[in-house]
Amino acid sequence: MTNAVTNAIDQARNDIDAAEVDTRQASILGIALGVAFTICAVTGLFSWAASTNQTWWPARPAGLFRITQGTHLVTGVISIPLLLAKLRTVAPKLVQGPLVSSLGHLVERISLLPLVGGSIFMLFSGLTNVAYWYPQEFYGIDIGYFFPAAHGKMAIVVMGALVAHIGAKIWISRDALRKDVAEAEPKAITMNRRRFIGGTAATAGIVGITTAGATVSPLRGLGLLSARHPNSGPQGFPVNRTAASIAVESRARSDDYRLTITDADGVDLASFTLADLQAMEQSTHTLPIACVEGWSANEEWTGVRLRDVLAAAGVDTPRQCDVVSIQERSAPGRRYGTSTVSKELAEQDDTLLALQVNGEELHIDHGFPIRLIAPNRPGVNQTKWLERVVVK
Ligand SMILES: Nc1nc2c(c(=O)[nH]1)N[C@H]1C(S)=C(S)[C@@H](COP(=O)(O)O)O[C@H]1N2
Ligand SMILES: [Mo]
Repeated sequence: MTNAVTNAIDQARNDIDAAEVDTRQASILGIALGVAFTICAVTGLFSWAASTNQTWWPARPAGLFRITQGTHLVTGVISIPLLLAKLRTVAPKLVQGPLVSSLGHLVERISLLPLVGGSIFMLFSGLTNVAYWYPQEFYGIDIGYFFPAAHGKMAIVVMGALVAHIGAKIWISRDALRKDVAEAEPKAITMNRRRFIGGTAATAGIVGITTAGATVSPLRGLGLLSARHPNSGPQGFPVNRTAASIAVESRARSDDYRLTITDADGVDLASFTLADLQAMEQSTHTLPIACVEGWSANEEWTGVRLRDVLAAAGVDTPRQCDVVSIQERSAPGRRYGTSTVSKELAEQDDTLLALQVNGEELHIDHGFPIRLIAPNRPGVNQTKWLERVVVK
């Protein structure tokens, strides 16, 4: 038994030693991966800017984030088969000796650690975020894992390593991709490569389309890989955190419920009952909930403009504010209970304290009595169960 295993390992090692790396194949996959990673990095940067209210992230077009975040997910997911194919292609070289043959070789080998290890981390952490899996502990040790920070910082490392890697490989790839080189090689190699690249492209295409189903309406039937189907849930769209899970319902439905506007020092400027808000001028806008996980759904929201509520509280020109959920009292410390509305967003016609969705009173899981809805804003900042607006 042990002998059979040792033999198999020896055989595999010999096969690997004998194998030549197909540099042309490695280059083609490298280009595909480089393009996918770059698009993923740029859209990821947008995702960070939008969710942290960077002033350069615009309020319009209203549906932009929906597209950039969908693109982020799709390019990330298709990078998984591309990366596996690339690693499979260069594997013989990774295990071939000598471990280090020159200074340049040493630098190249060291740069592979952040590139390969970092890439695997990026794709894995992205996927587990979609699946809501956040390892807080690793074998009993608190690792303080916070997805956005870990994913964002590692992205910088990976993109740096990628630039270095491209710098090291660009001329080799250019030679390998030359037409006369390809024409001179044996037909069998060309055919093998076509099959491998074709299979990889098909796999990438399938995972890409099934992921896009979470956000592109005509592909919805194909959204097999999406964690949440965009048409499922109360009032026809998904819920990420229910009212029951953080015990907000009794406060949300209480007769004492008020929406309070305070200044930055916490001094009350005004307080409104739900009836007060219902009596104010209502407006209706179609805006998406676009979750960072890639699903998104356009809905028709009705409510009062944030800037009108500010004006009613004596704040005549819209200002940056924090909107605070009942959640902060019922389940303190849980994320997404507060979000910041930039001055630009506070000025918009369609930045609403929404009371209704699709003509119905908000379902408790969608934020009854009031939720914030604003254009070009990630779902995580469309805060539900509002009870306080703090004007900065
Ligand atoms: N108070 C509060 N608001 C919240 C959340 C939350 O956990 N608590 N989740 C956010 C996230 S991540 C998303 S994607 C949207 C989802 O809105 P929905 O449940 O109405 O579809 O609500 C956002 N608003
Ligand atoms: Mo979300």
